[in-house]
Amino acid sequence: MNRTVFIGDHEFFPGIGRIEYEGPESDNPLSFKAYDPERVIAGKTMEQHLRFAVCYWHTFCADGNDPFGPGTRAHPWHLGEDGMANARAKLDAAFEFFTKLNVPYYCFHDRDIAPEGDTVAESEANLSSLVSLAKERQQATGMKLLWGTANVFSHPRYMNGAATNPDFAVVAHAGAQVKAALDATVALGGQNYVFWGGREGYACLLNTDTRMELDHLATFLSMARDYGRSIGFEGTFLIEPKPMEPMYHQYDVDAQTVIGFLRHYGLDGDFKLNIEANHATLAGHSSAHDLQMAADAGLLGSIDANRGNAQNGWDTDQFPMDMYDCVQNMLVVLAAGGLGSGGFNFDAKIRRESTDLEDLFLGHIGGMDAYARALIIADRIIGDGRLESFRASRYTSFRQGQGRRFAAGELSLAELRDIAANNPDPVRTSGKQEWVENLLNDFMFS
Ligand code: XLS
Ligand code: NI
Ligand code: NI
Repeated sequence: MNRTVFIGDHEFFPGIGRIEYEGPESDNPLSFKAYDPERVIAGKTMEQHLRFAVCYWHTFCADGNDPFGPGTRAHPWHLGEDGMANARAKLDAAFEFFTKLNVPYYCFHDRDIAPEGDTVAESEANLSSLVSLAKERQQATGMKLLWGTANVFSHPRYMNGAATNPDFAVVAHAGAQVKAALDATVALGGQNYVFWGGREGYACLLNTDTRMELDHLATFLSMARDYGRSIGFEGTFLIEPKPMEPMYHQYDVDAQTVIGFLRHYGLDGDFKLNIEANHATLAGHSSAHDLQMAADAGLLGSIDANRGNAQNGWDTDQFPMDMYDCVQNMLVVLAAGGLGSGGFNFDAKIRRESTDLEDLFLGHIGGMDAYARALIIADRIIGDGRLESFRASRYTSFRQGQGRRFAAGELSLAELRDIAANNPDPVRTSGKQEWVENLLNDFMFS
């Protein structure tokens, strides 16, 4: 792959070269200890398994501001008041970062890469100008777009929702934005297109017609699907569940809710799920749970790799560093046969108190090493086979006799009653949770 180390005429991350695999013995913080892109695990390279992506919004747009105070990091790509000049500098900084980090993919919202204009037409022109530049940068570096999306939640016009807004004029604006974002995604060869329903939900049930809003959401998604296919988008449409924040209640609560919605409206042939770890935990699940639900439905599309803070209920979007979670997530992904056209997108931000530009690299290096280690460990657990064979053994009674007939739907409730009445009380069989958890730790630390 032809990759130059920095783009344009200015170096935004001076003193940082290409991040290389140096192995576990290295004491260089700007190196990979575990992520070795060429290393083959279970027939594929680490790069092919993990398909890492950097997200534009947290990495190049967010500056550390929070509801209590302004940003703490100055962006050298913020040149002044000219929004388009800033956007071009940011693009150069982004491609320098991607190339130095040696990730194959990136993701963006329309408004991350180009500023909104005063009119729909001006916004479209801004976006398409930056898309042309991004296309040149992709060709020069070999970078690829994992997914594109539209930010239809930040602008005040979307305060009551985008596709689910009670005002049709706002729905039309959301349509204009999604159309342009689909055009951009196709122009850049994006492999997926994401819908995160930021304000698709409600704040108060008393003033909301939820049934109408959900119908509108499905209509809108169908239109987007039809338009995408008509302009040659062959990738996967992805819905990213989240239960709350910014809305009190968001319609795409969790994986099972979205699966039910997609099936109800006949959208499950084109749409899959993008599971974000911190969103699953906000919904009261583990991230492995939501991944498993998506995988069981054949709808596991992609991952927003991050983690929350167990001590609070916010979407803190921290880099994924908790190996216990990463390993359990990888077990689900490997058992599902991988992510297909999806990947591991770091929807993660460095902390407000992390003010060095270098910290952007350190966060990603840590996340990439965490999932590389998780891949190695999960592959060893699967290769060992004890976990899977124990799990399968718990269901032996459904592979024979009456249990088999039950599983095939051949028994009636009355027959179940007779089987229970005519047989001795069931023997208690241990679920052996302590043993399976011990096994996981044995593999993690041996
Ligand atoms: C916010 C979401 C968002 C999506 C893309 O909570 O995670 O960043 O990934 O719109
Ligand atoms: Ni998040
Ligand atoms: Ni996300």
